[in-house]
Amino acid sequence: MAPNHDDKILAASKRHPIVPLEKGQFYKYGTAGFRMRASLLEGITFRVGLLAALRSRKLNSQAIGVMVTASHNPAADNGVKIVDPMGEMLEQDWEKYATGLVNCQSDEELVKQYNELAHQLKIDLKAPAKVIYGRDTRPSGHKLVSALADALEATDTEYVDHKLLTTPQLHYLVRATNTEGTPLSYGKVSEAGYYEKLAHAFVRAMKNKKIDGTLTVDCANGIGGPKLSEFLKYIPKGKVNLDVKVVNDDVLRPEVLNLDCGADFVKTKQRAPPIPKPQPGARCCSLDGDADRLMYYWIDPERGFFMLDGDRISSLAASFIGDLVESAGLKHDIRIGVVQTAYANGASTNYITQHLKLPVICTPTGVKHLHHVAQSFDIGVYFEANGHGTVLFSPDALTAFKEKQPQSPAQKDALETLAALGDLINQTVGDAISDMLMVEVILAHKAWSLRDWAMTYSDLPNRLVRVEVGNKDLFHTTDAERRLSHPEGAQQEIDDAVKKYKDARSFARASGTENACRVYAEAATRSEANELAERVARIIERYGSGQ
Ligand code: 16G
Ligand code: MG
Repeated sequence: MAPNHDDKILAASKRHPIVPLEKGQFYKYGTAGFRMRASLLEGITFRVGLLAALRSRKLNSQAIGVMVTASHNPAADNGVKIVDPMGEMLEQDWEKYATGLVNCQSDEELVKQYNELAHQLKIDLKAPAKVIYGRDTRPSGHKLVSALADALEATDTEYVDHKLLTTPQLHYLVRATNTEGTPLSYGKVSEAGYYEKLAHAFVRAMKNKKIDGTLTVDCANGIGGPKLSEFLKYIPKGKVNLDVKVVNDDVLRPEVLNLDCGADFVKTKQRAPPIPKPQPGARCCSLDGDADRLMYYWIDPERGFFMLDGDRISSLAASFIGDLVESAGLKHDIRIGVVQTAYANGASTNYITQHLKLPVICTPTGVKHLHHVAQSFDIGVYFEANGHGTVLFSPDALTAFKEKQPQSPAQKDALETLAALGDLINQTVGDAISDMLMVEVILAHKAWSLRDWAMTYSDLPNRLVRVEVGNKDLFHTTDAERRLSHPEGAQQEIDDAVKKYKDARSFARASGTENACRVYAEAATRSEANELAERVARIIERYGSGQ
C-alpha cells in the first residue's frame, strides 16, 4: 500500500501557514531560491521541505540539501534554497514545482498538488528519502528549520540538521554525503572533514612558498567569521605562514549582519568597510553574510581604496592555472575556458581573450547559468563581478594531474600544484574561504602584492544603477542579458545612447531578486559611464511605466 503522507502533511501545514500576498502577486523561486522578509518564510520553508523530499525520492534516495540564508541581505530577511545531490543548484526544471507548491492557496490544495507532482514525475512515495540542511546566523533561521523538519517528518524523510554553516559548506556536505564510500568520494561527511580537506590541499598547493604580510578578512558579521576562525586551527603549524586577522565577526548582535560591511557592501559602495587601520597597501578582503562571495582590496595612503573584484579573481585564476597547465605539458589535452556575465568589466574580457588567449563565454546572471557552462570545459573558471565563483575541474583533468608521468621536475611541480588546487577549490559552488585560499596561493607563487595583481589591466569606468519600475516583468532579455527583446523599441534607444560615447557598453535587465531593473554602463571615462547609465536608466523608467 502506498504510504499516505496526506494527513500528516495537512496537519503540519496548518502549523506553518503561508502569508497570502496581494491579489495578482505570487512567490517565485528565483536565482537564489525564495528570499524575502523572514516573517513571510515559515510556510514557504515548510513547502520547500516537501519538495526536497520529493526530489530525493525522484533521484534514487540521494541526499538533497536545503540552505536557510539570505546571504548579503539585511538581518531582517531570510531565504531558503535547495541543493542538488552533487552540491549544485536545484535543477532549473524543478524551480517551477517549488513555485507551484508555495503558491497553493490552501493546505488541501497543497496536499493535492504534492500528490499530483509525485504522480506526474513518477515518484515512488514509498522510497526512502534524505534531506540535509544548515542555516546562517540569522535568528529567524531557528523557526524556519523547525518548519522544514516538520515537512520532513510528515513525509517520512530521513534528515540531518548540520546547524550553522556557510552556504558552500552545506554544498560540500551534500556532495560528500552522496559520494561517501565511492571512488568519487568528495571528503569526510562533517564540518571538520571540510576543514581538513581545505587545510591539507592548501599546504600542498603552497609548496613552501612564503606569504607576505597579514591578510585582514572582513566577515560581514556573518557565519564566515566563526567558520574561518575554526578553519585556521586546522592549518598545521609551521607548514604555511598564513597570517589572518579576522574582523567584523560579531555574530552575537544579529542586527549588525551585513551592516556597512561585507563583500556586497564593498562592491556596491566601492569603499572599504570599517576595519582596524591596515598597513598601507596591506591585503584586505571581505566575505558576504553566507561566505560565498569574496572581494579583495587595499587602502593606499595617497590614492585611497582599490578593489579587486570577481573579474580580477577570475583573470588571476585563469592566468595562473593556464600557466600551470602549460608547464605540466598538458596544453594540448586540456581545454580551459572562462565564463562571465554581462556585468564583467570589458577590460577583463579583453585581457582574458587577448592576453591570456582563453575563450570567454557570457551567460545570464546567476550561479546556475555560469556553473553549467563552466562544466563544458576541462577547466572552467567562472566568477560573477560580485565575487561569487569558482574553478571547475573535469574528472579527466583531475585524472591527468594525478596520472601523467612528469618529464621534468618542473612538470612534476606543476602537476602537483594542479592536483592540490583541484582539492582546494570548492567544486560545488563559489566558496569565499576556499577562493581566498586560492588567491593567497597564487599571490605567493607569483610573489605578487595586490598592486602587482591590479597592474595586469585597467578597468573601464563603470556604473550600476537600480531603477524602480511599475512592472519589471515587462523587460525581457536575449543574448545572455546583453539586449532587451521587450518592450519593443527600448533596445533601439539604448543602442542610440551607447553610440554617443567612446568604448561604451550598456544593458538593462530585470532583477531576479528584487522588484526593480538594473542598468549597467561602462565607457572610456568615469563621467561618460555615469552619464550613459543615467540616460539608459531614464529610458528604462519610461518603458517601465508603460509610456
Ligand atoms: C543572486 C545570485 C547571484 C546573482 C544575483 C543577481 C546565486 C546563488 N546568487 O544573489 O549569482 O549575481 O542574484 O541579483 O545564484 P539580481 O538578479 O537582483 O541582479
Ligand atoms: Mg552569498
